[in-house]
Amino acid sequence: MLPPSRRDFVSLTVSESGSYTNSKQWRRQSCWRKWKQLSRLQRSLILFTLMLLLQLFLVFLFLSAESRLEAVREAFRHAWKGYKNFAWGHDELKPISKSYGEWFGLGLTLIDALDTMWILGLKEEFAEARQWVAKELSFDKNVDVNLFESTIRILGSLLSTYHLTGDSLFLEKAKDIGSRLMPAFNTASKIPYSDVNIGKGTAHPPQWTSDSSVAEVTSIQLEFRELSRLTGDPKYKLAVMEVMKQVHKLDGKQDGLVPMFINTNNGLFTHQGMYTLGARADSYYEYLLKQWIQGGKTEKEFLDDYLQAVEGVKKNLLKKSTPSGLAFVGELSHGHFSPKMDHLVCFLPGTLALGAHYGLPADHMELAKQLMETCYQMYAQMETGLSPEIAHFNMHEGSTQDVDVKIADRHNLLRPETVESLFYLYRFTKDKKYQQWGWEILQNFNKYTRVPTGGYTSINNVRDPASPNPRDKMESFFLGETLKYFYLLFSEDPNLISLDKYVFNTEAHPLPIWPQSE
Ligand code: DMJ
Repeated sequence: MLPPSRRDFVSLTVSESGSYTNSKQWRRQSCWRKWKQLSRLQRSLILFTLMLLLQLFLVFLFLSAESRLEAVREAFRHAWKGYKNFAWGHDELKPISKSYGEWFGLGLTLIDALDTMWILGLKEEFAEARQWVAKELSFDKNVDVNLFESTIRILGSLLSTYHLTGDSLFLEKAKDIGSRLMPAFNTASKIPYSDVNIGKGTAHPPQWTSDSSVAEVTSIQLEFRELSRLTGDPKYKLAVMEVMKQVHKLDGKQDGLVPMFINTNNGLFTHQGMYTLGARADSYYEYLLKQWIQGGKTEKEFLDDYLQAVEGVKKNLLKKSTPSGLAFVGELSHGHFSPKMDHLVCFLPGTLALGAHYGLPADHMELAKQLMETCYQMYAQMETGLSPEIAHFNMHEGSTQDVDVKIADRHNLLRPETVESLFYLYRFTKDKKYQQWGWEILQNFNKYTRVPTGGYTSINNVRDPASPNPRDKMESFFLGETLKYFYLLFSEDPNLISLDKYVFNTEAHPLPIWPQSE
């Protein structure tokens, strides 16, 4: 008898009808014939085994998703343990020295983490944090806070937690901090100052300048617009929309790209000629798209500015590295291109994917996928598997590695942007590789930044696995954003913060998309 493989080969022959029958068709017919020759019992047994295998496979998928979700919950509990033991009620944990750092003196980490705990289902931790908010949190304090940071972290989290829980405590606190931030808008130009004293009701620019950063004044809109909607008081929305109206009309943009600073006296851009998607400009672009989404896609100026900016990025800032041809977004300084890309820019793949989900051109999604790969490589090509704060991409022929990192840029602050984008890309494509990349990153955070006594720390050197050199600081956004996005990335439930119902602020706090009727 011929071995089966040879019989398959010989089967490419002329059929009775005179037409050719290929081996695949032959195999199919032969299987079917064999199947019909089986007894009813044999057939049932085979079907039963196949069903069992399918179920086992589904259980395996469920368990592996569940174990990743549990790994994120475990990481959160570990971070929380450090915060609770050594920094309770203070702004940031210093996990190595087992102490805390104060920035605004408002329990920043605790507030930033509220909705993360809710989403992760950490009820006990949430309950003790709520208790602190109810009993201890007071904004009646003689402290200077940064308008942008306190809006995105404190106001954003309180509004989001109110929406998720329906607990009016959080709305009351949101109203309190929101109204205390309003003096920042009392400037000649209506472009807000960077700093506000929330106890005294006074505001001022930083000591060395009368400029505010463009990202800061244009990334507080989602929160203040939502506060107006909830309170019925238009003053919050009017103040932030005035900023957008002015920035929309300003001279000094290049193909929709904005400079990094704006003057609070005359309302004009300063330091013109410098364009980046990184620090001081990043979330301007993010909030153009997200305000358009929040408002039910009716405010066309946001969309126009966003679309123009994406074209501006493609024309002026998008290049490919050598040797691997990674697409990256560099910077422009007075016409001179620099292949420098901040980790902060890694919000962009997620934002582009979100826009494509809302019907913007399909090539936005293509670009999102390419940049996602680059942001992943910023982790994968480092010795610790963790990204540096800033990467420089090689563009000259003959270079053997795509990414260079300057000594001063080797730190990692536990930032969220890449994980954030992985979450969007996975939600929209269901391509498992994005979950796998996120899983690798989580493991490397555990390997190099986890402090045994509780908490995670920023590190100084992502290129030295033997000595990553801890900085002794856990930023509030690690709990507010990074761990939340990990959880959402590993979740298979598209309704867990549906992207058709919520829009995330730039600190990962989900706010509702307004119903069309509003
Ligand atoms: C966060 O506070 C926000 O994501 C902001 O938009 C950028 N910087 C940090 C995280 O990196």
